[in-house]
Amino acid sequence: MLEHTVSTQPIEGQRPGTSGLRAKVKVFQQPHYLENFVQAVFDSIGDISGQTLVLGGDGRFYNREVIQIILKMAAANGFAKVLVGQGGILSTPAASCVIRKYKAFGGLILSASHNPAGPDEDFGIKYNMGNGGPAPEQVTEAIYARTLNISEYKILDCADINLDEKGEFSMGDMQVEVMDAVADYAALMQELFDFDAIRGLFAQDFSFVFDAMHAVTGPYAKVILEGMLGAPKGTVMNGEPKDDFGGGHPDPNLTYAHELVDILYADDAPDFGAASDGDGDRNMILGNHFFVTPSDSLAVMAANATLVPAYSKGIAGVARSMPTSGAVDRVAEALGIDCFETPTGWKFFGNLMDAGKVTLCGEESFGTGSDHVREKDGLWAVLFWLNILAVRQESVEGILADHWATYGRNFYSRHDYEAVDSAAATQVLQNVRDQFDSLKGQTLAGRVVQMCNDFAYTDPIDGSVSENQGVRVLFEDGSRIIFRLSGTGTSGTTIRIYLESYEADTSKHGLDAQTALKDMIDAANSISKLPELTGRDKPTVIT
Ligand code: VG1
Ligand code: CO
Repeated sequence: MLEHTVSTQPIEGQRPGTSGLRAKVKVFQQPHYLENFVQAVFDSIGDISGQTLVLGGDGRFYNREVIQIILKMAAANGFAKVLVGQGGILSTPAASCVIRKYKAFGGLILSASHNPAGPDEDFGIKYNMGNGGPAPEQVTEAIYARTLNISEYKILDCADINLDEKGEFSMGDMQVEVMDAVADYAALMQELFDFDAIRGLFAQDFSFVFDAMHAVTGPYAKVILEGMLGAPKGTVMNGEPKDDFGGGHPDPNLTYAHELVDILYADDAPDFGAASDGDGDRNMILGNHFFVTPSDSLAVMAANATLVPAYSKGIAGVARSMPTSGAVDRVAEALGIDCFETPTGWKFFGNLMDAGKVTLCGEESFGTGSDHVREKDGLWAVLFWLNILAVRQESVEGILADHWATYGRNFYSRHDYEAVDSAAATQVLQNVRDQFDSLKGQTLAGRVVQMCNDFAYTDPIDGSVSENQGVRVLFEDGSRIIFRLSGTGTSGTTIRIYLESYEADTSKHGLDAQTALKDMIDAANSISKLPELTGRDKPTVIT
């Protein structure tokens, strides 16, 4: 068994985005591309000798090959042990759970989340810290800096490990444990939720469909929902993970999860529907002919948290990403707890959770989670809702109507324009920025503009500052229009426009969000000149 030191040269473009480094598989397959990045991680995270690393991915195309390369590099770089999910699989929340449970030094998660998979599609990799959470910006920037001056990487020349067989194996001086990918995560879920109550719900006249979208949550959902909780076989649809996600786009929203949406909007629709994304950290919640926005889902969870055993004593605080609607802020105010507003990306929640300041966190992009791990967690959110439904014995729609009657409704929508020319996208944001002063005090969409700015965040725990996190037009009545460029795409640029308007009047709560937000949408187009600059007359995806 030979340890090699291979000479290499820096490769441009390896700066991690909102959630790790993402690129086309073909890019990752270029000589040294993956190895450079992995070595840059190992060089940037401290003394790794004798430590344990967690390794797994969402099972997309190239996952298995990458696992073998990283194992050999981990061995050559002095790790004592790697915990790897059977078949090379670990959902993002399961990886976070395993890192925490076994007190690993950190973990490498192979995923491009909901981005399509296959030889011509996307791959991704991200590093998570010992707390189980995504590396903060200081660390991802250090990794990036290292990729710019790297000159060699270390790798062992040895046989591959059989990833399909559970057990302990050696690779040089390093131990590799191929572990059950589901068991530790399932045990954690059982600790948090009232499984008896949920089992009781399934024994009633209650129907439920979960769409795993051919991605990583299939095995988790089958074990937990159909196995431990006794949901009927077939509750989990598209439950076999495929390396191309069945050719689909495993993003649980109204556009890409249309198969599930059609079921929930059919005449004989079930009571409850849910879906998760490629790596298992996102969730979509549906009722019979009813869609729960992720922002509302977070607010409902916060308001009902004490119905769930793990949170029965109350929650310490909540946090939401800046573009997420203010629905949860109203719940926090009523509960007398803090509500933090962070930039987009789960990495900004970690410090707040570690400091015990927040229990529940969420993003408008179908991400919700709690301090049980340090990632957003799709199945956790589904179990949270099942627990609420089991206790309250009301429909999803009924729970939302009641919530809005109590707190008012934050009408909310996100409009995405995908694969836009990058110069045009930058100009769209710049057009708004250029009007920051002139817009103030003006009436737009029937509302007075209170202020405009580029969102900046100072982490309350470590004082680190993150600037340029979204262009904001804030109105006196609390309405908001926000423009941001995506940090997860791999082709062209994606513009996201976030629209929010608050309505206290219960008689208007039944309105469709696009109708309620029509004036705001028109205002967003006119101040940014988006239609003229991009040539688009409608968004690619509306959520
Ligand atoms: C998107 C979402 C963001 C989320 C990120 C990673 O980022 O907006 O809220 O945290 O994806 O989610 P961006 O930069 O494209 O807007 V996942 O499920 O891809 O790990
Ligand atoms: Co994801």
